[in-house]
Amino acid sequence: MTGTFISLEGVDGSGKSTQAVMLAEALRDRGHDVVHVREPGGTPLGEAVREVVLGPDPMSPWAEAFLFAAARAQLVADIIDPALAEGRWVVADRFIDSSLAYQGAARGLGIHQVAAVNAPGIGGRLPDLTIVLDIAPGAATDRRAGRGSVDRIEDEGDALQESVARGYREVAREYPDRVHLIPAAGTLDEVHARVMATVIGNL
Ligand code: Z5A
Repeated sequence: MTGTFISLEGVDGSGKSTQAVMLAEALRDRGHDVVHVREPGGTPLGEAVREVVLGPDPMSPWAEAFLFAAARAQLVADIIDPALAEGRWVVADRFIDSSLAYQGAARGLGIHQVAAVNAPGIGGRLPDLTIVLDIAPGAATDRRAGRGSVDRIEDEGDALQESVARGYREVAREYPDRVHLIPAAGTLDEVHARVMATVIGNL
């Protein structure tokens, strides 16, 4: 028995963490056994990597890409693969497409090069469905306003977020069967309805 793997993606402030929680709850209401994870994190190693990679110390784009890939490899080995093997559903708040959009596209390392670096660690594991919450970076900035802490990557400002938003569109064009862009504008319930329609229509 193999479970189902869904990832939620988007720029910081797109609302994907909120929608990941709502999706996991909706799937549980339908009787599914759901594991909810976030990246980077979800394992002791992943949380330690999170501290380093989002901390204040500057790092090269490739160092950043390898750190995210290391955290992801551990999450797949410890949590995602075992859950799917038990027939559970996995809802991930970010997965490989974050690396493709942020490091591959926005940092200029190349989507295919970053995918290749990640490939051994995830052992071919990809989401069955990836939903990207597409939002104008200005609107995402408004949603983030008033939130306390800012991490090193978020601190780089709107220019990076705009490159990331373009990167996600490029990723969606590159993997059209798996990656679906949906508008993130509207109320929480309106966006949730789009997420559910995408899940029901594609799985
Ligand atoms: N990163 C990377 O570069 N490469 C990788 O491979 C990976 C990650 C895995 C992780 O930061 C950082 O690491 C991130 C990408 C990079 N950096 N940046 N920039 P994180 O995990 O700390 O945070 P995040 O994932 O970027 O975002 P977040 O804080 O979880 O925000 P969000 O998921 O985009 O949005 P939210 O928390 O659901 O909502 C934000 C606010 O908007 C909140 O107050 C909500 O109540 C509100 N909201 C949400 N939806 C709506 C609607 N529909 N209307 C109005 N208000 C809303």
